[in-house]
Amino acid sequence: MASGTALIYDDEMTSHKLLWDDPACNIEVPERLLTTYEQLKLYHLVDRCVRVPVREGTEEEIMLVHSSEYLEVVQSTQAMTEEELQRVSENYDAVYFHPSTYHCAKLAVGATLQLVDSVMSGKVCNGIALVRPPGHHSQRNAANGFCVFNNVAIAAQYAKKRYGLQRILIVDWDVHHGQGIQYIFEEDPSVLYFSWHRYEHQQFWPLLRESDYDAVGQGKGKGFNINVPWNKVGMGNSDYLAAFFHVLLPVAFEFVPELILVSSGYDSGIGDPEGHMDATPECFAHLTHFLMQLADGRLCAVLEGGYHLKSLSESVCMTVKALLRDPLPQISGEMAPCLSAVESIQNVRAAHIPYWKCLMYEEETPIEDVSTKSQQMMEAQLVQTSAHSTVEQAAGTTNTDEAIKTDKFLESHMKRILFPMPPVKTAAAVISKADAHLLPVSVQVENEMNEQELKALVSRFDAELVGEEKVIVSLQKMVAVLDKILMKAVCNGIVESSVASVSTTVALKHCFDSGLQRVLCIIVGDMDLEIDLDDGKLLLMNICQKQQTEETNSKYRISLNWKEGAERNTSFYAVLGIILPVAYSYQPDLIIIVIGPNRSLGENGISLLISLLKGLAESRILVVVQDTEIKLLQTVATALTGVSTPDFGVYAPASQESVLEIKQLRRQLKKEWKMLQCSVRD
Ligand code: X5A
Ligand code: ZN
Repeated sequence: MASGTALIYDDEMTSHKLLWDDPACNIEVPERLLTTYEQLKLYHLVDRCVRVPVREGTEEEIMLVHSSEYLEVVQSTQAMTEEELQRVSENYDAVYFHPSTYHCAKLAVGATLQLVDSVMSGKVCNGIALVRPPGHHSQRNAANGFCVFNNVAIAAQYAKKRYGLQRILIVDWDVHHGQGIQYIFEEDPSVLYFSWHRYEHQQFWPLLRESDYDAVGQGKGKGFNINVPWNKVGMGNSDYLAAFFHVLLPVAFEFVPELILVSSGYDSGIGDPEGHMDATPECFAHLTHFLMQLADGRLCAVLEGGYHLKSLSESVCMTVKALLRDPLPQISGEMAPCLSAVESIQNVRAAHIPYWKCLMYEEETPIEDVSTKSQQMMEAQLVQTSAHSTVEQAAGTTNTDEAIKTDKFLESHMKRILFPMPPVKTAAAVISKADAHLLPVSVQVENEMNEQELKALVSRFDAELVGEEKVIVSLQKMVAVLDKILMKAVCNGIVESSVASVSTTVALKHCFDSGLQRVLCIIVGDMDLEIDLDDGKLLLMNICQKQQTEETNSKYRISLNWKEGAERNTSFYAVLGIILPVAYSYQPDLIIIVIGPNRSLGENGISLLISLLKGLAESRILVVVQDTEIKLLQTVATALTGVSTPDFGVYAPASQESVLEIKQLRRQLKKEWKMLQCSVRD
């Protein structure tokens, strides 16, 4: 697999600028690129990326999407006077032309295609193109919303044609609806377009009825257009994650894209004067990380909007850090989507039931009473317009006050979340030395913990074990790996243990002795732990085959009956529908994954679980494996190191039985673990 991250940027794209006074367009400024690039340099991220030069897109490439008539209009602006430019600009909604616009717009297209070529040729694994003017609003015959040529749409057509791709996923996380992309691919099932956008029941620009959740595509393209309309401002990290968990990711894993294009607008981030949303920069790292698990990691991010300079540049940096596979910072804020977000998510899921197997057992119905565009509704909106009431803009504050407030907030926020990165990613302690060399890990750990100390620890719950030399040695190795994780000498680790249940108990006690506040322990297989859970310091999830009897689920002890399908991977539904939402709701400091006997997840499922959870706990994961199959150890180590994109196997929908079980569990737990919410019913 390819490695490396491409960065495509050229100063030339800063020459396109607004020459006259126009309040509708004055936020789309050259400084957007300059500031972002400076911030990337400051974080030393530029040095770590592969520089790829820009080029101009050709007329032929532009005409993959646009008409020759429209191309001629844009060409003609090169030689125009300011007055003439102003007149052409008025033919479109929220657009300005400059004599260099045509050149820059061609560079924006060419930069995007250079990125696609770098990824598709295997020169890099993923990358980002920082371009101006943006693209997602522009249409076959029209410029629109600062956009001249539709960079991402052209890239999708180009990739289909040049590389014969049959499935491309476009994720548009810009705060505006990329209606241009929707129109271009509406009838095309080979391009799945996902967009969330500020909508406010059609009161927000571009004010289109077809931006709502019920625009699912047309003809053969039905089901391949997914709109998540946000009906309030103030949507934040938890709302965005919920849309990923309950809408985008299940569908995307089922779609099995060969390439992902991100219409990467950051006006959906905090402080943006257009979006008025609340997502903090690290949210984009998490979103990126999720998408990197698809399409064998082939991901091209292309800049769209983003108008608060600091919010934009920090968010771009977070995206690049994720692309480079740095450990992610913990996502901030209370992990609970707001009611309005859950309504939108429920509505999109309902609209897409006919088209996706992952939704087929849902009985979601759109909630018309809330979504109606009635007058009554709009008046009620005036009372409380913000999704999470804390982000309400104080009366009397101006836009500049607001922007400065965000500057100050981000200044300290970024200091809080940027942590020194462990020098090494993965440590391992395996029983046989021969096995060790087959693992792609960077540190092999030997016994380090003082035997007396360890024996004291063990004797706290099992005095007899202290006498068993083999057990003690195995525990010593485990504690050595765990200590490296706790001291941040490594990110994560893998431990082989013939007594996984004892190892896990000791590991947990050691974690609490070290002062950890929240440990998430996921047991795959049949195993009982000798540990009392009371104060919320431990969240235990057990994925096992045997039906749970007397034991009922509680907030901190969750059992999930799961039978993995034989060859194909059916675990997507369980991982996305339960495990990930609960884990994100809990926000652990450390994750322990135990793979015990009778495991109910196959290697593919285990890979998926580890890869997705890696976004949490700053990637601090300890995997304890009872099984000594080298193949399983390799799978785990590959998922932990992330040296290559793990293979999750062929997608298969979960059985109706499993789905019903999960729905039941979700209903039961969603009051405690709010990221489980995807419906406002019961
Ligand atoms: C690319 C982008 C926004 C246009 C807003 C016009 N365009 N009111 O973010
Ligand atoms: Zn935008």
